[in-house]
Amino acid sequence: MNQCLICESEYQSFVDFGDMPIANAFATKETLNDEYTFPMKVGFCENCNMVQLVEQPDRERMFHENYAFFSSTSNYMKDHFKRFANSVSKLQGLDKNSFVVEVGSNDGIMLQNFVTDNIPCLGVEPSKNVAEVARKKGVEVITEFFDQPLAENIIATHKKADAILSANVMCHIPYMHSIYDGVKVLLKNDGVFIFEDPYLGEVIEKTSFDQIYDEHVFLFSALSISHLANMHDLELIDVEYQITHGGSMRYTIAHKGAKKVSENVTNLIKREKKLGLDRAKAYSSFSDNVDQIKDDLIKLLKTLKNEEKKVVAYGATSKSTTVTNYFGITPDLVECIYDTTPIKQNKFSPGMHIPVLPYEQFHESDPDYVLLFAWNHAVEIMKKEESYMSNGKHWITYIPKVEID
Ligand code: JHZ
Ligand code: SAH
Repeated sequence: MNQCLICESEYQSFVDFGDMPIANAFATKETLNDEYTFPMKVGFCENCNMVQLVEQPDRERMFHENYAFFSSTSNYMKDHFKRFANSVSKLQGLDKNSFVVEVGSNDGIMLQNFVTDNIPCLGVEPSKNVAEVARKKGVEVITEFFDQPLAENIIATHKKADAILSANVMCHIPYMHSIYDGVKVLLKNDGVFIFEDPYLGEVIEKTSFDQIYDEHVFLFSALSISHLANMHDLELIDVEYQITHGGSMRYTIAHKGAKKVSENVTNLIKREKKLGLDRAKAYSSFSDNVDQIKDDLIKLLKTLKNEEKKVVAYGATSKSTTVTNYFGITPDLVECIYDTTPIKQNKFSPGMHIPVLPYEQFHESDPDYVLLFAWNHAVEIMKKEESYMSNGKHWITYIPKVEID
């Protein structure tokens, strides 16, 4: 039996991926035979409705000075965070006397917008290499992990916040109670805590199992977030669906009773109950659905290999570590992965050791099929590659099911 990270109830796991490497630990020739792995299983707590990893590696193994994910590699995401920042400024009426804190500010993709608008802000980002990029954009960054003691420090060195923001970070943090205690003290009486993460409802509906990897310890829903907020005398006051990262939810939290609760919250909770996300049964076919995608994709890749087709992949995503390792996709089936991120290039994908090559070489590679690991950026990428792909080359995608374009 496993113990829930939120409410300490016992819960059962519903999917087991076996041993997995760290999703962003791209290997070099020297480290190929020395990779850390952990048993990756996911469970659902019927008491507080939280979906969670049964085990997660220590945070220092995942977030450090060689962290491989840089937020600003997608132009769509740059626009998304500009819109996000503008919407917060409008909602809270932010100006030069305000104060915004972002948890997990990475390369400054969100906070650079507040810097431009002369709204005082502070990033909290433990991965030193990505934090340095944000600093070069004029963003002030503390290179530590956010938690309750750090929130107290920020009040001492700065002040309380009008808005605490976070994107694709909350679902990475197992010590949620320290985070919410920190938010509770750091947030002004009329402040808002707004964060977004991949949405559980989408993961279940689309079988986007590749959102599950070491970093993602939680998959949130309105049900689980409202439960968690309540435990800390906070309240979920709004929710807004986002198309980013394959389907995300933006949650707005305020001090309990401080702001009106939008009917979006009650409506979403109703919908989640209708989908059964508060009951174990909703998760019972997930594992079989993943295996169906596995069978279909492996069958396709083996057929293409027999036909001597050239198959490469696009985007060395964190998600692809789950896909390649759980499915057993070796360089034998997918020759290489092209990616724009310098720190990933000329290394090997975690576990399966598919070579990661500089994006520039993609246009010289002349493949027959391109497996799109960065499927969440499909619109942006397919548009960018439209002319290159036009003469008989095909995309392969696998969420929600295996398809050739
Ligand atoms: P992308 C990461 O997930 C990790 P990943 C993390 N855990 C998380 O939650 C989300 O981000 C926010 C490349 N690329 O965004 C860049 C191109 O080569 O799907 C990236 O390596 N060409 C924090 O890693 C990868 O693909 C392009 O045109 O699953 C995309 O990674 C574009 C757009 C991207 O996140
Ligand atoms: N917000 C960005 C970055 C997401 S990457 C985006 O949406 O693109 C996740 C980031 O969270 C990493 O840069 C990692 O270093 C950071 N992180 C992990 N745990 C953290 C914590 N406790 N406090 C602050 N940042 C954390």
